[in-house]
This record gives sequence, structure tokens and C-alpha cells, in this order.
Amino acid sequence: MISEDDIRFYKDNGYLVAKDLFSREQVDQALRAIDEVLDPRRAEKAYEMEPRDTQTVRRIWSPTKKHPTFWQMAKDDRLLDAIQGLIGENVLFHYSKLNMKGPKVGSVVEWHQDFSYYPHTNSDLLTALIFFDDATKENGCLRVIPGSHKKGLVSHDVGGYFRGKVSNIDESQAVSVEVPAGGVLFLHCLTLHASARNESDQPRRTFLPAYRAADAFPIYFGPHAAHNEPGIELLRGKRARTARVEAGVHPLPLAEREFGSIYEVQEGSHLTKDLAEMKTAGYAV
Ligand SMILES: O=C(O)CCC(=O)C(=O)O
Repeated sequence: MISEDDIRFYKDNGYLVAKDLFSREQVDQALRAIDEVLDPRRAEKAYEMEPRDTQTVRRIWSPTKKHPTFWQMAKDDRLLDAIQGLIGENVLFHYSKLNMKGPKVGSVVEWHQDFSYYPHTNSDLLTALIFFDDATKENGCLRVIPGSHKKGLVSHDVGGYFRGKVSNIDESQAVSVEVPAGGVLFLHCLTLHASARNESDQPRRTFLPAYRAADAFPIYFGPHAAHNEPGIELLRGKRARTARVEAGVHPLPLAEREFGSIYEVQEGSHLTKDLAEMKTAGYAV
């Protein structure tokens, strides 16, 4: 169970680390599940490759739909207890993804706020980054700007279209969050974050289930909401009969072309892709 101090830290800083939330045994089980999902004999294509090394997977889409181990992990009681402490008693599963961040190639993730991809009526949304390897500066651990979640949603546009990234960040405020394997980083949806390319010879595999308070509803039903919304599921408490609305003016994620992942839209590689290919690719960011 997380403490009052932990909750205060999260509210002040927009992130929180819980070390040892998952055991070595659970991490090993998850690593075996990754191997099963990536087994080339599987008919369903479940992943996206690194553009710089077409042998290396960078993202497994919706792992909770691809293997029961990930769904079990996303519903883990200790994890949900912590999430209830952070976003309230009524908790919806929102969507999931798994970033592989392979040795020597693992793609950079540019500065962004997750909320920019899926603005909701309120900001009680978070992602749990569950690390299957020690996340270090060398293998591209997450970098965050503490307290940035209090400043609202900023534009993620480039050239008049949504490109899912923010430039001119004052990186002097950034903190590198190193987390041991089995640990979890809870990330507020408005916290600015990024990660560098993995230059090391160690992977940094991370499972990212996302959650939201049951009274947070999408305010823009673009491709991401349309893709994720059918998969939402109540995990704790009750469904909401009213939407809780925070004041604010939110830029909407109006991209020049649809995109399959955060990597594609940030790199601009979606602009060169065939739309039909993207429609089969899934829209979890
Ligand atoms: O895995 C990372 O380094 C960043 C993850 C992230 O921000 C994302 O996938 O939206």
C-alpha cells in the first residue's frame, strides 16, 4: 500500500516510483510471455519494428489483449491499490502497450504529455510503467519534469498539425528516473516526459498499462479514443453516471495523417505510410 507521503509526492511532482512491486518470478513470467507473443509462428502481427534495425521489435501493441500474463499483471491487486490511492476509488483500465527499447537501437521518445494524445474531461489518468529490466540512464530510463503536470496541457503541434511532441523544453529541470526491474513508475497524464535512445547493450523492456478515474471521459473521439474505448474495463469501484469536468482549454490531437504509434507521429514517418497499412496497425500510442 502506498503511504500518504507517496500520494503527496505524486500530487506535487506528477510521478511516483514503487520499487519491488512485482517479484523476480513475475518479471520472469512476463519475459517468457514476451517471447511467446513475438514467436514468429504466431499468425497475428502484434508489434512494430525499429526503423534503424528491422530485426528488432520496438513496440508490442495492446499486450493485455495478446497474452493473459499481461492482463493479470495489469489487474494485480497491489498495483490497483496504489492506483486507487492516486486517482481515486473508481478505476478503469484504459489501454496498454509494451516498449522494448532494444540494446543499441531502442528509439528515442521526445518530450510529451500523454494527455495530448487523448484529452479527457479531467486529468485523473495515469500510466504505470512496469520495468522488466533495470531502467538506467545508460539504457534510456524515463526523464520527467517534476511538477509540469500542474501547468496544463501544452501544444504538441508542429507546422499546424499534431505531432505528439513539445520542443523548447527547459531540460535543466529534468530528472532521470532510474527504477530496478520489478519496480513501477506511476506517471500523471500531464507530466512532461521523454527518454533517450538506448545506447547500451542492455534492453529496457517496459509494460505500460494505462488507467483512468471512471468519471474521466474522452473529449475528442479521434482514432485513438475510437481504438481504445471499446477495450476499457472497470477494475475497481463503480462506473460513473456523471462526467467530472476540469476547467481548461485543450489542444486536440489533429494530425495530418493517422498514425500507429507515438514513434511514428513524432518521427513524422506516418506521413509516408499508406493509410490502409496504418488502419491494420492499431492505434495505441
Ligand atoms: O518507454 C518510454 O521511454 C516512454 C514511453 C512513453 O512515453 C510512451 O510510450 O508514450
